[in-house]
Amino acid sequence: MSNEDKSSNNVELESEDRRKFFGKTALIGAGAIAAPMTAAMFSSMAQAQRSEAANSPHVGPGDLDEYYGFWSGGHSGEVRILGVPSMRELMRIPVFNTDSATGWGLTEESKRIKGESAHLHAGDSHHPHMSMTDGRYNGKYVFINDKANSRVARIRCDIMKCDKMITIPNVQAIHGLRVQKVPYTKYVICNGEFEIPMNNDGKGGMKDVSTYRSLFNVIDAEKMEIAFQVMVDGNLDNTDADYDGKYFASTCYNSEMGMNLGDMISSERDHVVVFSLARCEAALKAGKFKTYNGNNVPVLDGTKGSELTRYIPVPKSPHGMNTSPNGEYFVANGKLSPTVSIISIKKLDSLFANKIKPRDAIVAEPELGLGPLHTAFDNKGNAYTTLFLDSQIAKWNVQDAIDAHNGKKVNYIRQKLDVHYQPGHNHTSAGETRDADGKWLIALCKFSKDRFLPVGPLRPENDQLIDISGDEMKLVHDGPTYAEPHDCMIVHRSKMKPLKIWPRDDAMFAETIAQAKRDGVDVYTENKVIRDGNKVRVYMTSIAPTYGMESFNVKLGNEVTVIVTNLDQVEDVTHGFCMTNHGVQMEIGPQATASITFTADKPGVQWYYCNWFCHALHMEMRGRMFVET
Ligand code: CUK
Ligand code: CUA
Repeated sequence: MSNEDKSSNNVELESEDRRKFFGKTALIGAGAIAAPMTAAMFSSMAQAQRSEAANSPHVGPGDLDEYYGFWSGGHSGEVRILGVPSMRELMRIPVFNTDSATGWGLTEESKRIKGESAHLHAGDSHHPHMSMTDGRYNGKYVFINDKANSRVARIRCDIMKCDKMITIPNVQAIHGLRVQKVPYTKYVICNGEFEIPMNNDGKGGMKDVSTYRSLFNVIDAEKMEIAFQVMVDGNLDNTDADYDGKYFASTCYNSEMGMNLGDMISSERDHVVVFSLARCEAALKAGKFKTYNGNNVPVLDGTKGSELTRYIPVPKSPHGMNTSPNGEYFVANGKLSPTVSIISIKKLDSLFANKIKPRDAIVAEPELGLGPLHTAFDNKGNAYTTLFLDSQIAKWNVQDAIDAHNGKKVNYIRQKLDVHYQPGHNHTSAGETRDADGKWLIALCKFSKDRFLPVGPLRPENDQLIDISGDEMKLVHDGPTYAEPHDCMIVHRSKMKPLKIWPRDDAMFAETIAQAKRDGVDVYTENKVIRDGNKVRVYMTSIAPTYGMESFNVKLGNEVTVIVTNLDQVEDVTHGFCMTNHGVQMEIGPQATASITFTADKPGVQWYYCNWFCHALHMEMRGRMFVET
């Protein structure tokens, strides 16, 4: 192993080579400080170092991670990109929140994308999941739910920005979200969690719980429009799809339709709802749907007895729903039951044909520990289930659990690992795809307690990295995170092809360019002020370290839109535009156009400046707006 391998700095340099390199440097360092060592000591140490380095979390300065991790930002409303295994935060993608660095939620472009919810500045993101082709991540989109405002957003992975956002009608609180895995992500599926009257128009019967329903939502992933909704009995929590393109399954924790805690958890069993995609599409085509609340979104009837769904009773207030990467099982996590319920996907055809009873689809219900919430999988037939109350990850073997259920004397529990503390989701590298590789597990712990320096009454959560490549799980890293990232997903870097500079005709600012054309302005060559009644549109270019316009004039009270086009073609040279004292800030990436609107409500000289450090003369990159009274 020579230094050449390192200096080549090739993204696709096999991680194996990088690991060997680190193994060797670590060894040399250890050898240098440990003075007299026998050859035997040295060799056994070398062996230990090598096996340790087989799945090392260490990524040295300048070296690249093997995986992209997409993290939800929880009730910060954003999505984050972490490198795995280094757990370094690489980027934040503002989605449902407002972000002063990029101007997300402030710029015209982001407001257009947010559409009817542009006035909302808060969100609660839980479940980021990537689009797939044939059960494998395809690097195209990441979808994310907003529980707080019943929205679903899409992130384009070439630019790592949100490019679509929709509010789901007829429901409150979009919670579980996944994608169709096979043959490709035609649909994004998500659950409406809170039951509401149908119609929810405040007219009579608001307190009559029998009119309350939850809906399963099927979204066209490319158009980002609702394809159809399915009305169910009970509420819905988490969801997942199979590897055949036939079935979706969702957990229900409140089959009682209780309106308070005691009533919600009174039953020993709730259920999993299985949806037949083919039957739903056929019903839609045949026009067998209703509409509600004055909109025209088709709502199919999937309540008990419907041909579109089957209800499988499971214990008790189940939460997570996870499909095994071999495509065989849906696993429902018991939450208030120490068990998970393993549903055989192969048996679902018989269930829908009424050849077996719902409970016959369950092939095992292994007892794992207290508070099972979510399950992840490796590529060796093992599952990893978070035990919220026990603060542990239970590693168990799926086939052994099924054999034990059938009476064989076998211990399906492989190991229980303490985590710190109270884990919600966990996620394995590529573990929700056919590419599950059994290398890494992330446990997203809800509490960090004593694991970090205290930072006041509010503490970070703790996302722990666990090496699962060997027989035993090994905890290798503590990662403090902010505002409860419920869930994450881990994709191999070979699947990702992010752009380095913006395409000039990118859809993100196509409407801005169209307006410029209507104004007779070429944003790539011209700096121009367009006066349109009380509205003023200021078009300016930027090349480090200057704006194309040193100053412009407006009248007090004008509604001013500043449109900046960044002509720099250099990777990473992003400019900003900030109008001091006006709450106006935005990012303009290389070759991008961005715009922001404000009222010129302060007379006199108002300086604008570039707030993204771009050049040695970045401080000088500024100009004046003259506001005349
Ligand atoms: S939910 Cu948070 S721990 Cu929103 Cu996926 Cu389970
Ligand atoms: Cu342009 Cu700083």
